[in-house]
Amino acid sequence: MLLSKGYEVHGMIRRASTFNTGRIDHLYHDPHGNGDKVNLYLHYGDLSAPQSLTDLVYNVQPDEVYHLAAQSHVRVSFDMPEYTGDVTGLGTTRILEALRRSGSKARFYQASTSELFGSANPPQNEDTPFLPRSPYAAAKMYAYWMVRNYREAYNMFATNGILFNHESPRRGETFVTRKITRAAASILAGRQKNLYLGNLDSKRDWGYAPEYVEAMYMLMQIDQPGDFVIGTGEAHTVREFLDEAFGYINLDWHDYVHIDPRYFRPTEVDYLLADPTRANQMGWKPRVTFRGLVRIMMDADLEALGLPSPGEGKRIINEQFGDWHCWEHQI
Ligand code: GDR
Repeated sequence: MLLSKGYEVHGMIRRASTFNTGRIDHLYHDPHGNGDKVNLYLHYGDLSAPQSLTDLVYNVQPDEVYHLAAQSHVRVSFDMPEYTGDVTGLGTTRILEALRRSGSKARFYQASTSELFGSANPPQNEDTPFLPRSPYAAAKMYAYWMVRNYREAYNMFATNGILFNHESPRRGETFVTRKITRAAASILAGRQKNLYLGNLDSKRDWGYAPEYVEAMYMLMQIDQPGDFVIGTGEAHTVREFLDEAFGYINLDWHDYVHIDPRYFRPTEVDYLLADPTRANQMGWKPRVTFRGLVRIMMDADLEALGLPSPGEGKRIINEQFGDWHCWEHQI
């Protein structure tokens, strides 16, 4: 989205022995090829290596920093609590420090999360107390308060976007929505027989990620930094997600889904539902509904396997955003 607005974009990338840029390859310009120059630059770095962050701030001199990096898997955070605290919690402080020490005037966006609310009663808004239920949520809560602290102590433009779950065809394959849509397509193709899941009763407020990116951008352009809840105001169970995804291709998920306790969390977050009144008053209102979201993700996963899709998701994208392929190329 920033590229389509004419920004020069610098991203941080972790070194790995395998390719790990699959979700941005379509944007990247081969420096040895011909064609238009794309204003996207990648730099090696790591949230656990402060030097790489100070170097990056010094070399790039950013105007806006969107801090979306984290160990972001809630279940995995129970297996790696210390690592999660280091990367997801302290990593935020390290970027804030790199900005402060360099005297940067950059605006800073922190990817805060509905996981902060944990076991707080729904609906949740900016005034709801935080009751985190995982090492991930506890690390994000520390980061949230560091952002507020840097805002108040050093007068930095530092904003917390408290985003509820946001999904798209680019969602990582181990998060429940994508795990389901990918498996449903794969089952229809005859490539997979079973799908193993954990708790089907938890409720989430799921929205369409490109619209949440618009919200992040909006929060960085307004006059004052702050803490803002972004969500649809509608919650559904994992079970309902299964109904929509498998129902869309006329399959009954009960024939394929099995429960594997390894996907249970030692402490679960049962019910997240946004009260997005404040964001709505600022003019942000999502257009894609729960059903539309599932269909967009299903169409993309069917297409990825070369299967014909019912096309309802494509129709929604074309109607709302102009071009089905925009989720791949621009937003
Ligand atoms: P969440 O997303 O924990 O809400 O955090 P996730 O998709 O992992 O889980 C949603 C709910 O589905 C249940 N569930 C399963 N989850 C996974 N991953 N795999 C399964 O097999 C499965 N079966 C049932 C979970 O128990 C849970 O209740 C996401 C992340 O992107 C965070 O980084 C972000 O902060 C929040 O959303 C907002």
